Amino acid sequence: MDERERTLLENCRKLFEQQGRLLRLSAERFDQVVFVGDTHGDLEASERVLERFLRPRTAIVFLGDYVDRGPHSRENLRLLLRAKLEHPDRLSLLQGNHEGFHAMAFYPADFWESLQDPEEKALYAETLLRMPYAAALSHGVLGVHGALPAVECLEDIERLEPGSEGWQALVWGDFQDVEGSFLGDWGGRLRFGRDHFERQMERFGMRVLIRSHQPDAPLYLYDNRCLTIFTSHAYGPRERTVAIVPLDREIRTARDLRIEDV
Ligand SMILES: [Mn+2]
Repeated sequence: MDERERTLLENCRKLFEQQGRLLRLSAERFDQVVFVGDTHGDLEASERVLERFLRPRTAIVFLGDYVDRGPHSRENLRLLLRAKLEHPDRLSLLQGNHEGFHAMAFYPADFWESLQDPEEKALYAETLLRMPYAAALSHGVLGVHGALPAVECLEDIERLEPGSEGWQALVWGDFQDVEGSFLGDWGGRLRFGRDHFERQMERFGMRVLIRSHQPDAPLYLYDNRCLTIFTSHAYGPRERTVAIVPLDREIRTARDLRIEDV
């Protein structure tokens, strides 16, 4: 295994451990926060996001799923990990289900299958499983990859272990546009309805959720409080979208955010 790659992964793992599973971003430090959906090996999409938004008073939150599906998984991941080390406070890399392959396997997983060296595979697995689960803004906006765990308060997210039910809700969870709370397990994808969404957002003191992961979800759900975005050509030519949260005003619904293409 390449020595530079080993150092990159080890340094990122330490940084993820230091920063914890639940990240908090405040309006004192940033003017705006840019949320980026699944990039899935779309290196060019990540490059465009960094070029355009890596600025002193802008925070960028990637919502997970950096690998598999698209043609440049490894390059995409390395670009983002290097940028994370360079800008540890401005850039956040949340964990998606594709980073959690070793907690819950799935197929096809072309990136993970391409790693032939067991030591390299183990180091990738360990590092990516240390990625944070959620980013909370002081303005009542929360970002996760999939859905919401049924925990009592936001701080409980910090203690969820990879592979646990709460973790599975966060990285594998889907939302359906129906009433109801837990709707069932569809081959590992836990499905939730409006009642679950509203109860957990109330418990967490959050108004708007930004997430990715579920290509069949409508852009806006639950009275515009749940936004689903993708930032990858792996999902089609019109899916390089980001959501920008301005921190100089009140955010009531996801309609108060700016949706832009990159
Ligand atoms: Mn996903």
